Amino acid sequence: MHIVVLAGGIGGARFLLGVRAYAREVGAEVTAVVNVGDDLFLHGLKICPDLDSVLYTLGGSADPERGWGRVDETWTVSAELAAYGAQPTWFGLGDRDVATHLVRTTMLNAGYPLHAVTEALAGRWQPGVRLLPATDDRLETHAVVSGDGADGSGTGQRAIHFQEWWVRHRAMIDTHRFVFVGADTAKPAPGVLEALGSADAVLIAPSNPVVSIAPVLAVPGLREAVADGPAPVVGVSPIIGGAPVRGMADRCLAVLGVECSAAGVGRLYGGRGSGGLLDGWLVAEEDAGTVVPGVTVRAAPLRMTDEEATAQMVRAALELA
Ligand code: GDP
Ligand code: FO1
Ligand code: CA
Repeated sequence: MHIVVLAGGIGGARFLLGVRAYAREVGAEVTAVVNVGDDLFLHGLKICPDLDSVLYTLGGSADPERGWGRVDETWTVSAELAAYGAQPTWFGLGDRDVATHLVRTTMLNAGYPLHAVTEALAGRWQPGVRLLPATDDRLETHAVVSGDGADGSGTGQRAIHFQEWWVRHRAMIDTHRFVFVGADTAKPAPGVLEALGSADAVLIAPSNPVVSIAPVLAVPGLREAVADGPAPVVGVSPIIGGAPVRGMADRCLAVLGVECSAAGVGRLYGGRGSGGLLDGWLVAEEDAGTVVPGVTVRAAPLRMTDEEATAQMVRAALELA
């Protein structure tokens, strides 16, 4: 059995812990297709937050509170950069984390594509699943916000990088839409279409639908490979009782004018029979009774408190498949 999971950062990574546990139990193979829309260059380094969240989490080395970055992290490099007045100061790079970005950037500069770099990094972390970036190409999420002046004043609009929107502004800024820069020419990373073509089930992790899953699906051909592929597609709701479990998916959904609910996100993905993606939609027990036209909806406990609880979610999702 081959399970393919579309994933963002923390929600995707924690879900994959459960997928891996389930897969070990039944002898299944797992491929994770991970968002790169959050990626950025900073201080000459290429940073891939969602890929790193998955690597560190599955490698047992993620910071459990922050969810991103390394456990037992120190911040000397960031403090030294700040002492130079190096911008931006609103994005912290941990010392242990910096080593990952140094290795990645060196390999990219030497000509290795991102999927090969990711495979090399995985050699250390042994995630136990095959990790693929959605694309090797630049595909960056930007937010179109109000204020075309350099300081954000003015009556026009400007696009800012997702990390500036998320970390610096905490999504508390008048936002019109998101754009996936580079999506028009990006190609699925080698292995992605093949994985989707040979999948027995495709699971959409309880990741942020707007800024984690949408940029994955924005890679030309990828959405079609999911929607028209051979495998049943089941999504897991990141929204429980009308609110995200963590993070700012509510603000992201508001930008799209989508209700922050399991039903709202389910309808956003849509039923496969009507141009959408889903055959099944797993919602939390609190959201039992959710209706998504053309989609089989089932309720189950959806809090990823530990690996066994998460593996149980995966079982429920695969039963739906
Ligand atoms: P990010 O890229 O680091 O923001 O992480 P993702 O996009 O992969 O996942 C973020 C989403 O995970 C948020 O919208 C959360 O609501 C969701 N999430 C986090 N923990 C849980 C959980 O225990 N259960 C469910 N159902 N969703 C969760
Ligand atoms: N999130 C923050 O809120 N503040 C930070 O300073 C920060 C630094 C950072 C460095 C490396 C990395 O891989 C992730 C980092 N994140 C930080 C998380 C990052 O913004 C994530 O992309 C978002 O949380 C959404 O996925
Ligand atoms: Ca993310």
